[in-house]
Amino acid sequence: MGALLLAAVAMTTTPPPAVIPKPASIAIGSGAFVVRKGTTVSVSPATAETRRVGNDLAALLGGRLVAGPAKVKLELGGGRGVGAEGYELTVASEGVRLVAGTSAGLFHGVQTVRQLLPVRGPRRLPAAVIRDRPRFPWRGAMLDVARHFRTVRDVERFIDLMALYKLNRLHLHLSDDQGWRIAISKWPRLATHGGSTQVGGGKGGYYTQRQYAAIVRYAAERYIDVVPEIDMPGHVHAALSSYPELACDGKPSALYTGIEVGFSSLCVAKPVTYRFVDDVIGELAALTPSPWIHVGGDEAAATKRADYVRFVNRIRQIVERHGKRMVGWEEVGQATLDAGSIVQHWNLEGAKSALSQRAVAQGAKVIMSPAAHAYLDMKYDASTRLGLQWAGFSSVRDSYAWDPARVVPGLAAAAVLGVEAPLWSETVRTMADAEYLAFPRLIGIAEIGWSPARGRSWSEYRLRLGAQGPLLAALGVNYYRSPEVPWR
Ligand code: TNX
Repeated sequence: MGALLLAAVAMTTTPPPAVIPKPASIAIGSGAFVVRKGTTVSVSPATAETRRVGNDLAALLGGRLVAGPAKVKLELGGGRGVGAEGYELTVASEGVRLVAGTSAGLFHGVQTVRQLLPVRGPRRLPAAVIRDRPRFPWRGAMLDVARHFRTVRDVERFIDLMALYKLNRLHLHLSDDQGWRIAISKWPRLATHGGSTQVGGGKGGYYTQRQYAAIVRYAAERYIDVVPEIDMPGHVHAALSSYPELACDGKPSALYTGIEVGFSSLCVAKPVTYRFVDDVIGELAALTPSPWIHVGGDEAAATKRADYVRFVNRIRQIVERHGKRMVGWEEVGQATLDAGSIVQHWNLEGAKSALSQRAVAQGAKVIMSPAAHAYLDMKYDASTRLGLQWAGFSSVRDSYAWDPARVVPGLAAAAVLGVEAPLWSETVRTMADAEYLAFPRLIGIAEIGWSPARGRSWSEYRLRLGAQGPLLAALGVNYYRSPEVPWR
């Protein structure tokens, strides 16, 4: 009796593996798989993609990919009910089996293995059966490379960290008043002039088309789609300074390095504006394999409302003519949308919520980025040096304890595609600063996007988050050691 009771106590106190996002289901077994040097890994069928994922796993385990029988098996084509991105992972003392319907699923399963593997101490994986799949198809992060530019290497490192938490969309905010960051061959001054500075007057920068394509490829190898944004009709000062004919007054202007918003506008009445938009969207669409082009549309305070609506209606058609779906900030809900359109909800004020509702009534879908919860550039608390606070402070708990399907009252849950955390960069000069704001809050956003709503709780999540400390430290991430979290 006493022994039985003890066993029961031991079972209930064994904490579940500290994986984030929390898997849809975990059954804990007994024992562990001991990872030895040279552990064999196999993939079936062997394709370029499964081999790449298998090699990742082999590298992680200090093992090697083999053609014959192996201790660790990756299999494509199985895993019933795990969808396009899920996986089934079975760890037993004799071996490990990872099954998925797609190589994206295998890749996500490898991320789980990565988190199960202790950073320090004996290299063993706890016996378990994990069946996992995401709640939402859209699980994103946004980098604002316009206010402060980031190098290709910076973006790639950010992509690596996103992949570790199963995020699958990288939204790049490529243009704003302070800078234009992508080379457009038909309008070269956008990059060479418009990209030549940034907030505070630094030297800025831009991606050549080849560099942008390299980012897209790097992301795709980690099952992340790049969603490029050219913000219009406002937030365009860098473009107007490069090509004054795009402004209604046609007057030359110097570049802008401050942080005000809402003062610039493309000239909606001029035909050249639509040639410009068509060229830019056309080149971007050709470089971007994912089906989306983000057109911004936020805070167009210098554009009259009727002009704004007319403009968005036209650019949606331009985007669609180039074979893409239009994504815009919630303000585009004022225009005519269709079932292919997506709005990104960012403002929880009543009137703005109505814009997302208006979009959904027209058949559009919604990505949830409510500023008070999802904006990585809000200060954690009064003591945070970096960041803004117009949407209030956003603690680690604030960024975790919300549900994308419930945050806008009256919005049909089926219209919600998922979640995205924007990292606006007015105050964010270095990548170390970016990491400080993004981590750990982005990890919570990743869990909200992936894990079932049922069973999520802050009190349990904070323990798992604390357990990520050693891995984040080992990766050299400059994460914020929030006092809300029991870091290990
Ligand atoms: C609002 S949110 C903006 C950005 C700023 C951000 C700062 C949105 C669509 N527009 O232009 O960078 O606030 O938090």
